[in-house]
Amino acid sequence: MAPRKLAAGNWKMNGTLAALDQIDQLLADLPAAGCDVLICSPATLVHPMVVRAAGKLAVGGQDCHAKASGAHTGDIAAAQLADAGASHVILGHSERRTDHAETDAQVAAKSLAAHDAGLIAVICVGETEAQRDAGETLDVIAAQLAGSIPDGATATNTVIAYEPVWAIGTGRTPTNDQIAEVHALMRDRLSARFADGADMALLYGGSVKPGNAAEIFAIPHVNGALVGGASLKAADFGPIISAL
Ligand code: G2H
Repeated sequence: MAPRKLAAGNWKMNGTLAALDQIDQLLADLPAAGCDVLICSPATLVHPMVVRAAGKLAVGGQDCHAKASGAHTGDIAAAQLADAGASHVILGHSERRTDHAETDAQVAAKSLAAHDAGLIAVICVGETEAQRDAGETLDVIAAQLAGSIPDGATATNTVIAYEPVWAIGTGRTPTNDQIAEVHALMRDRLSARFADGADMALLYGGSVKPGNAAEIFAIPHVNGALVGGASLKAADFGPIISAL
């Protein structure tokens, strides 16, 4: 089995019910999809988006708690996302690692909770600009992969997203060679650790837009994208999906 291609949107903390009009537009414009399409919405929009998408695209959350339930005010359990109709959840995004001091171990525990609830974990890794400038990128990515992915991950329940922190929302993207180098490392490490690691989908994320998507998708071991700002408008996300 080859890795499945996935165009994933990350709406971050954007959107109210009115934004679901973008789903209507996206579905109207969507070509016969040559890839899976996913939008990870704010928790408030997961169920309404599932209803609006009517099975034509997948919907995910953006975080979940490591515990199945309990006294954790403001958090959301993986099973609650699944109950709302989500199929995926983003975990370990750099904005969570920075804003909430999430560690690799916590990301692994959350990923395990996601798997237990039947969700596909979209686990994010990425180096800071200082780490890249110090020549530490490959070591950082290898350590994040080792620490953030739980045993039991498979190509069916796990997707990995490489998102260089310095490329997120900045309009800056790595060179094709820089993306290729990291994706090759990820493929090697995943293949060495997991029986079906060669089939795990690897996404690139960080300032993906209609104008650079096709070039990024042509890079070896890039099986799709995790798209932030450009996923908010169907007019931008549609062409990215078509490029994959
Ligand atoms: C990286 C990405 C989506 P953007 O965070 O996860 O966001 O495409 O806005 O850089």
